Amino acid sequence: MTNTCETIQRTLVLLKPDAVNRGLVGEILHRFERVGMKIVGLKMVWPTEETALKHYTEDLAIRRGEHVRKLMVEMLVSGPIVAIALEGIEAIELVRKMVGGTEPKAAAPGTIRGDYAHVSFKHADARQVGVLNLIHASSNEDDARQELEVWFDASELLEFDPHYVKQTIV
Ligand code: IDP
Ligand code: MG
Repeated sequence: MTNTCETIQRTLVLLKPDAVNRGLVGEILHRFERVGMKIVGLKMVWPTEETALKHYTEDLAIRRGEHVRKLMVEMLVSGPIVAIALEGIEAIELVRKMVGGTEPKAAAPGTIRGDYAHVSFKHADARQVGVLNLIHASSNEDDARQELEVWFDASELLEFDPHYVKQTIV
């Protein structure tokens, strides 16, 4: 990242297969654009198991159990996803705030998970399925750096001044 201002951060968002299936790509992207965050990378991919395992690292198994990691990898390879690199002021924390808590049932209204999903851990556990919560967002600077590398080549992350286009047209 060439941006030297430490309050400007980049973070990774994945719109998981359930978000794509439900046709929520545009609405979710719109929320990030509306607060003024800059899209610096965007692609649709059908993840391989290898990539899914790089994304859901052993850390997830340590925190949530190997079972949850397995379910999340299965979920990620089940269909196309949209990977988004966002840039903005303290973007990592801001995006997590907009995404809401892990369990949609408990996620606050106004957050993406709270507004577009309502599944509970209890319901998912009873059915032995993962909690489908539409979206992933990096938790901290180390994860953001590592996860952006999983989904994007350096050349796919753009550096640009958002005002540049307007200035050259007029
Ligand atoms: P996060 O997505 O809010 O950061 P993590 O703890 O990193 O939450 O978990 C990664 C993903 O694994 C979650 O988004 C959710 O889909 C799933 N998950 C986490 N904990 C559980 C669980 O206890 N049961 C089922 N799925 C879970
Ligand atoms: Mg996480």
